[in-house]
Formats: sequence, structure tokens, C-alpha cells
Amino acid sequence: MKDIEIQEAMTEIDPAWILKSKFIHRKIVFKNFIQAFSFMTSVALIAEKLDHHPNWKNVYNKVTIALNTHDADGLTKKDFKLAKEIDQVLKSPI
Ligand code: H2B
Repeated sequence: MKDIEIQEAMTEIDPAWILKSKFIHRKIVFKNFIQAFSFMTSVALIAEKLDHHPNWKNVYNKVTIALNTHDADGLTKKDFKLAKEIDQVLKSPI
């Protein structure tokens, strides 16, 4: 994606996403590990459906996500599609 396209796409996802060196990042703090892992399970199913997978880390109640497209070595529409789906998961009550 061109810089201008990335800037435009950034306006369509939650402001919690941060653009940093070819990735978009988001950190989420949950109440506990079960909440964090439930969220990850929902995202895992979406990632399989989209055939697009997050780079992420979980430490107890925190999940940090970095999205990019390995095959393209940068951001593509797929990353923003996945980010939007993740935003939806976070908006729906657990
Ligand atoms: N996920 C991400 N984030 N980037 C990719 O380039 C990618 C992926 N490629 N999931 C997909 C799978 C590819 O390796 C398979 C073979 O479709």
C-alpha cells in the first residue's frame, strides 16, 4: 500500500491502533487471562477464515498485536480487514 492509502485506512480502524515501521500495533488489557485467551480464540477463528494471521504476544491479561503481511513485507488491505474484525470482537460483549 502507498503511504497515502495507509493514512486513509488508518482513519477506518480504532484509534487504539498505532502505525509503526510497516506494522499496525494494538495493545489490549483484559480483566484476566481467561478474557484475554477467549479474545485470542475468537481472533484465531477469524484469522483462519481470512487466511491472514496476527503476530501477537500474550502475558497474563495483556495481548499485544502487530499486523502486517509477511508475503508483502508491509501493510496490505488484508491487515486493515483483520484489524476491523478485531475491533468488532472487542466491541461485542464477552
Ligand atoms: N498472514 C499474514 N499476516 N501475512 C501473510 O503473508 C500470510 C498470513 N500469508 N497468513 C498467508 C497465511 C500464506 O502464508 C498462506 C500460504 O496463505
